[in-house]
Amino acid sequence: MKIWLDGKLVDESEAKVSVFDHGLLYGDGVFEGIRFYNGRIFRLEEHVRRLFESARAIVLQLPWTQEEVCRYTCDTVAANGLSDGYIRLVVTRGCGELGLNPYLCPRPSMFIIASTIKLYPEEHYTNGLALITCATRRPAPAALMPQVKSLNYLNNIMAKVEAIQANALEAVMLNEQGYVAECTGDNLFILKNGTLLTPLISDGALDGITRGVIIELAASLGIPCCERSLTRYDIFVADECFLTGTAAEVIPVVSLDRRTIGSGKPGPQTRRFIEAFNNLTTTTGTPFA
Ligand code: PXG
Repeated sequence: MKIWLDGKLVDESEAKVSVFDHGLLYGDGVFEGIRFYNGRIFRLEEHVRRLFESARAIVLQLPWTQEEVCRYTCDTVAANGLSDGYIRLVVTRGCGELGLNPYLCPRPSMFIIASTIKLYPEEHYTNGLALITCATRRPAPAALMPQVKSLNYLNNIMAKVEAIQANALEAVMLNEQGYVAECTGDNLFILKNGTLLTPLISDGALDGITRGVIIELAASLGIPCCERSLTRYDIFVADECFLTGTAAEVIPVVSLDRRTIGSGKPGPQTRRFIEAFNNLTTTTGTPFA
């Protein structure tokens, strides 16, 4: 496997970062997860824009332009001879002295991995997922800005541990007020009386690219959509529920905390979204060859 690292495509065995990198020492950095389908990178420019906005929000100045980052991403995928897969693009604060001060790190580091990812076993895309609510709360937006896709994933990982210990594959995370934020690595949607509903970003959700795609698709499918605060109650009494994410794609949810949602099977509107999403991912995107 060839990895893009600070300007060069190197062999996986040579793709190393320093123990003094603040990305490792403090989780000081930002990342993107991007999928490619049929030789085309899905929503590449949008992912790179979000990367730059995450970086800007944490005062991390990248020494590349967005166009350059798009080009390096395409080069990396092309160098690995894959037609379908997952890109992990990481920007760290770079090497510096010990101590939090990011201004002592002269140059950020960037690496790009083009590989594959499987978040959930295939059967759950047909039969749906069983979710639990975890006790680990999402930090307030004033503590950690939810839009910033940062390298600080301990909150999500602790929530994932709770899911795994409860024999579930994913956990619903609530914010300090008890409103639903999202899951550990995906945004959440419900359908109720023909309307699509999803939590507000200000309730602690990542402004997911797939979330945005689903909101666009709702408009083209003629399904009204509303972003608002949701509670566990709203999920319990929903007609349908599904999760979205680049890695997860669109996956139906059939229960929360052992309570059946809707019919207990992936719903008809969820199926329409899955079909429309698959159609978009396989027919649009930036060619990299
Ligand atoms: N919420 C969180 C907390 C995420 O990390 C999403 C939602 C979905 O956003 P997008 O923009 O992808 O629709 C994410 C996505 C990984 C990995 O290993 C990354 C994510 C999720 C799971 C695994 O790269 N990020």
